[in-house]
Amino acid sequence: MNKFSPVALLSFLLLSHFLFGQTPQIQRIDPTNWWIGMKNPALQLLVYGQNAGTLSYSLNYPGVKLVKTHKADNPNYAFLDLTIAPNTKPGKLEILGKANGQTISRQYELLPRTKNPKGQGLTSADFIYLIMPDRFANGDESNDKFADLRDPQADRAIPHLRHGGDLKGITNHLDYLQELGVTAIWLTPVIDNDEALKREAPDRMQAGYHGYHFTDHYQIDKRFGGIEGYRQFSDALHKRGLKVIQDAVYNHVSDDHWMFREQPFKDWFNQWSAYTNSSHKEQSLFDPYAAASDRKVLLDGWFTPFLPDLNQRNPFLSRYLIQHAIWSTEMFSLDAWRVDTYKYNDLDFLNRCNQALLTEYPQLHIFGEAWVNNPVAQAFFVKNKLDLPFNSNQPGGLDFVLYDATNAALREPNGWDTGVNRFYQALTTDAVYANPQKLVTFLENHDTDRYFSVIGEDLAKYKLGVTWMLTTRGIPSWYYGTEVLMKNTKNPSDAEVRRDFPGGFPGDRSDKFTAAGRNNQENEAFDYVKKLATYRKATPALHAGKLMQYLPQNGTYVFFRYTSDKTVMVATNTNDTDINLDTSRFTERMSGFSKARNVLTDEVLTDIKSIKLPGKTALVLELSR
Ligand SMILES: [Ca+2]
Ligand SMILES: [Ca+2]
Repeated sequence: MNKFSPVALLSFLLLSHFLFGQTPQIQRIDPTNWWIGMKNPALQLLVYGQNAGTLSYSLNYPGVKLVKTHKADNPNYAFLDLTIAPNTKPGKLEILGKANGQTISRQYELLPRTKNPKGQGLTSADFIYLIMPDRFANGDESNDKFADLRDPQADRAIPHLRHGGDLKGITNHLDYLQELGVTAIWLTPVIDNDEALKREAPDRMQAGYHGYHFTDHYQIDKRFGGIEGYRQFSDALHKRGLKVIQDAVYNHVSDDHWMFREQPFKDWFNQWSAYTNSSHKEQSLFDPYAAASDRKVLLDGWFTPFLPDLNQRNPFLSRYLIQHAIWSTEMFSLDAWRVDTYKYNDLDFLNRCNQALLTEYPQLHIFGEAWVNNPVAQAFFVKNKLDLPFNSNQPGGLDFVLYDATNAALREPNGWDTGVNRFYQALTTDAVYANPQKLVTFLENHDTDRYFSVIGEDLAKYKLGVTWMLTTRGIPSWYYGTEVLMKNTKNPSDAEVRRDFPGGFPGDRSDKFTAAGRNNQENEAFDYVKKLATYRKATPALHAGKLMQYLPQNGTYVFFRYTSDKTVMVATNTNDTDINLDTSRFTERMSGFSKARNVLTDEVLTDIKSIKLPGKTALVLELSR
């Protein structure tokens, strides 16, 4: 299906001829602007318009050279290779296109680079907060819906439609996020999703409220605040010392994307003679016994029938996606990228894209979503120490291995290799990663069941898992609402785990952004996270120190984070019953220490030879002499 059809193209051309005549046009140029002083002097412009590919191009601007013009399969596209010398002055250059004695001109702006903080990257000192903007807070009711969009609706009563949340709504609650200890905000995509409702299930039509269905890379959805709103959002975060993380989707676009409706090349998308879904099975990429056909189905199969799979082996598409990533980083002063559906992309493309970003922004962090179930698979998609046929250059990745282990540790009864042993064992395989501290850990996200529901709405277990995540290695990320015990499973759909944050929307009956609006249990959860995240941020031993863990015994699990001047002990008891923990087994890390301060209660323990560990409890103890 959706094959680029010569008959369709011919009909389009005949219709166009009838409507517009043959006068070529330049309707748009992507990237929509560029900057002088980038490390890479090369820039490739996509020029689109009626017969834009038939024009003969030239430009005259000191420092800028038009090196080559490429034609596409579709006559409405041209690709111009430019070089921009380092000493070029900012300004508007004129791109001229000539045909049949006529000249069309179009201005193209080269801006000076901004001095805003950007490309700051993430470290294990950070605490990421993931927000789905449509579902967090509505700061501007005038942008909830627009009659000129393909989906003109917004209705909070219907889980699968847009609800009206926006960037202004998030900006209004930055005090709340900073009180919690957040240092970086990751939004699900804010790029234009101007698409019709899609059939996500036989009985359900769904809006692109989550943002993953791009329809124009160079527009920010006006329901979230548009380009200017996103720039203001980024500025507001940076003024407070918060970092900005954008969500990239390189693998696919919506079938309402303007370039799917009019494809530049026959191979812009991966085409199949009959619809072929991706297998979602990444094993074929690293399996030494894999069949090439299995790799092809994973990589080139479509994510869904309405998400056409981009062919990143087309060099023009590859450039288009990479330049868009750089444009976004510069335009919106981004500090890090989360990359959606990482495992479905052409591997060489991913490395080229990561490298291009890191060349311009060496500190930038990139962490992809490769939903896998074992350490070798996870290591394959990041910098690793394995001898594999392909070496990824991705600095970090989302830690699905530890996510699975955490859930299992809290759900399973304790056994030889079950219960808390799962968490311990996951960390024992860290030798495969070049730097496990760069992995991004999480208890839940927008694609999983809510953490509080997974653990049976047990507040004691909640604190155990939170403690592990905020005290072990890696960069912790947090899904909006976990701190106020938002719950639900994905039954009957994803929308159940993407409910509106209570208090974010006009007319909400409760306001969980305030202590007064939260019930006792919610305040207990919020205060616990806040206390631990705040301590963690201020304590290098806890986020950057070495990690030493001991074999779990009888449902207890003890580990240490330490530097030369500070040692923090994390002692956890996953049993229902209290125990007295004999600490003689931990002399290697405890010798010389005689006291401890419980950092969550500020209680001082004067005898640490034996520590009372109540059932289902985690103690975070700062040791002293
Ligand atoms: Ca709104
Ligand atoms: Ca793909």
